Amino acid sequence: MIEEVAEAKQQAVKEFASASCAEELERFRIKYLGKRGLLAMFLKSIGKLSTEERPGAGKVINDAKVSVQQAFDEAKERIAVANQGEVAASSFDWTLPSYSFARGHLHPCTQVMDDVIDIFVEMGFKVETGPEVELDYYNFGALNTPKEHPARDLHDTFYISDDVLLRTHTSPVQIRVMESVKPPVQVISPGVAYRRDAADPTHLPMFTQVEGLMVDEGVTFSNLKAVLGEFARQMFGEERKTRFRPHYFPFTEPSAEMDISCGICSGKGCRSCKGTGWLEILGCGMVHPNVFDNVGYNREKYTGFAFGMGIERIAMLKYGIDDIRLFVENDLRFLKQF
Ligand code: 2NL
Repeated sequence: MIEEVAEAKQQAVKEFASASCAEELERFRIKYLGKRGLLAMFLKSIGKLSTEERPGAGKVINDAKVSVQQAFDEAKERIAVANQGEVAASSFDWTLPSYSFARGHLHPCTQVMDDVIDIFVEMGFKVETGPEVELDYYNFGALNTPKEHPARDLHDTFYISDDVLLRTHTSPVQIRVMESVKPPVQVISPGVAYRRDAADPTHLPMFTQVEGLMVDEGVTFSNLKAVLGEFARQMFGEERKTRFRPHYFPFTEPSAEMDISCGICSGKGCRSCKGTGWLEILGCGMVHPNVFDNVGYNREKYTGFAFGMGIERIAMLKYGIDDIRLFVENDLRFLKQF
């Protein structure tokens, strides 16, 4: 019988170790450790042994029972741990929101540029672009800016050669448009421009501009005021007032600068409008007849208005930013606010 018990013990340990689920393990438990299990049978059969054999056999069976019970406990623990993973997997909540990913966005100047373009496109303007490296002629000559004009000063313009330069505004795009199509013309030209300025709170050597041009028979300064007034209201809000001050540009006559009432003090005068109640937002005027001559338009038949604005400046006014250099420093603490 001792050999039979040893064999049963070995078999039990093997089967418990092979049990792959709780149900299988329970079957093996009943088979070996149950009330009518193999070990219980061995204990019962002790009665059939001789008096001398009984104590030895009892010890062997009890030792076997301890080992088998231990094997069972280990198997039970092993299956419980395996099931934990299964329970976790099956109770995964697929409807939970995902982790939030860091998301980028358009540069504030790009956002303002898009807004400006949308406003003018809605009013019927077509968008035109052109080269940043330009001929002196398209940047200055065609725009009634004579050789001796201070705007052509070497200190203001990046020259690449005698007659090639980095455009100082996007007007050359509009000269090219007028050279290629007859009126009516109604275009805006967004893009970057360059000036030989040191960077300071209000200047950058490379900045962004939107210029606009409308030419047809009978275009007047009233049309200019209507279009630019509507632009200012859409850009800054219905409650803002506009005014035009006389100015000088070589390519327009008459010329003006447009102001909007200060949004901080509502026109009463404060630090950000330097006590005037007004903020300058763009330059504009009626296209100079010499410009029409240069592009082959009949100066007797056509009139037109033109305007130009710095996008960084518009963004600074819209968001109350006091240093233009913030736009190009790529400091995320600044950019993340837009
Ligand atoms: C400013 C002023 C201005 C223009 C740009 C223009 C273009 C053509 C003909 C005549 Cl093709 N004028 N452009 C006119 C007036 C002002 O810009 O302060 N820009 C930032």
